[in-house]
Amino acid sequence: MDILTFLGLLSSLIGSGASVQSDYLKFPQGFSIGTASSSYQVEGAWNASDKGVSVWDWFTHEKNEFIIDGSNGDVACDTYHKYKEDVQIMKNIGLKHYRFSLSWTRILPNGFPNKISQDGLQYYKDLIDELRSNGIEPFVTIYHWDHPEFMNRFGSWTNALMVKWFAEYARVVFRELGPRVKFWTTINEPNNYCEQSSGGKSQAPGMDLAFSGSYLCLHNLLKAHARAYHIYNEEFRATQNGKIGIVMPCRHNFPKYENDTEAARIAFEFDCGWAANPIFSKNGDYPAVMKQRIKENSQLEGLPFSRLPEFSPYWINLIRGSSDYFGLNHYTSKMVESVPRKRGTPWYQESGVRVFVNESWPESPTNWLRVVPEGLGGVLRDVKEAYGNPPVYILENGVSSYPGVADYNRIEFLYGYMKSMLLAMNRDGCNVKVYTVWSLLDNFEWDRGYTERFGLIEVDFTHPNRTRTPRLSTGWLKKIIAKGRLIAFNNTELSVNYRAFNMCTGN
Ligand code: PNW
Repeated sequence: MDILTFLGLLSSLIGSGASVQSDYLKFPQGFSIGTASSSYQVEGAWNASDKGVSVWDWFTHEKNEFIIDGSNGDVACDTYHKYKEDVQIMKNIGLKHYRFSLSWTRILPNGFPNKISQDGLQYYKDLIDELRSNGIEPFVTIYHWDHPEFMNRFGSWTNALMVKWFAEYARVVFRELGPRVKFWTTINEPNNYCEQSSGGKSQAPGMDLAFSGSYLCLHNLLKAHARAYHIYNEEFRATQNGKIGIVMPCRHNFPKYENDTEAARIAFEFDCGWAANPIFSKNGDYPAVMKQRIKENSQLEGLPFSRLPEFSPYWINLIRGSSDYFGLNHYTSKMVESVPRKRGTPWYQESGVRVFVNESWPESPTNWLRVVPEGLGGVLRDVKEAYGNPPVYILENGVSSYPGVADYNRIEFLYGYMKSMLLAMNRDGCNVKVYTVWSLLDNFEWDRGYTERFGLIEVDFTHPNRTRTPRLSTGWLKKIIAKGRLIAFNNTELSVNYRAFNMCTGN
């Protein structure tokens, strides 16, 4: 081949490569990009009207040594009063949906339906109507970790009574808000939540129960989810015609040794599969490897039962298939390696797999969040393979930024993760319908208080108005939503957009 033919061939290869590549970066028709928040993290108005005390009100007031800056959500972003301003900000960016959660005790001050707060309900009706009339679809999460405080004294989610209590709360919200809502999520991140609240102490109520605390908590959360799903199916779906599901925090696992795919598979089962397998797998129930390894460890401890509770066939059937979509929250990935087990010794960390970070992955201002864009594509392919390619709604993805509004690290993060998602969709056939940035606003980041800033919009927590200032990323996001395709960012162009954006919002 002469040099000219070679160069011709090369340029046509690059040319066709580039056009295929750029097609990969298109968002399909109907794809929705939105943002998310949760009630305790943004609402404030902790004792407005007849609102009851939630576990987070109690935890931040009575145990604030667990909160890094000793702060609380009493006022937070004050979205209880400022939701109209926030809706205008979302509309200006062009966001298509807003995921928020309901505060259980704002709607049911006693936790039970024997007292329903009309003011509480009205707040959510007004918020939903404001979103809808501005063309933004509400995605409503029923429970994002802030249950009534007194339920703690009954053991919180380790008590099976919570299943019924949650189901009754869900029935009220379907009845009262369902005519206005098309997308429901029952529970946010059962596995993370149980590990931190029952198994650990970084989330309220901080029970720190080793032994079996997280397993019991998740067992009851899955039952509660399934009960709510079936209530919706049987009593409301025919007239309200919405979709209902659950959201899982799943990471991707990269094997340290390329051929150790078994380590990656087992790590996936112990992380994502623990809550997802009972709902999304063909046979339901916990992953077989979890059941087997926890049982063996329990036997070695001399226990006559497994620390992982068992589902009866009744519950296996009720839980299996109880979600219309796979809700995914994804932030980061891990490296994994199998730890050899000697006969007669327990499986290392129950799973037999060591999980760690790759020190070459870039850090972010949040210590658990290393930036690994290819992990999002990885976990989407994991979910496709494990559960037969269900429709996936990404309901949280994002990163914290450094103080100020020049959030280049957020733009770079979102660009990389969205690109990885689009390749998984457009090249590998993953069925993703929805992408949601965590978060719209800087907010109360649980045990990290106000020290970490996940907002597209900066909030001044020292000012009584909780002044909102859009960050640079909003200009970039606005542009990609308008174009319907992912575009790389360019600093100069961005600052121009950013000024134009602020002129529109009057900031
Ligand atoms: C999310 N991980 O949880 C929560 O749903 C949000 O309420 C919270 O504000 C957000 O994280 C940011 O902190 C996760 O380790 C926490 O992969 C950690 C992980 C995933 C989700």
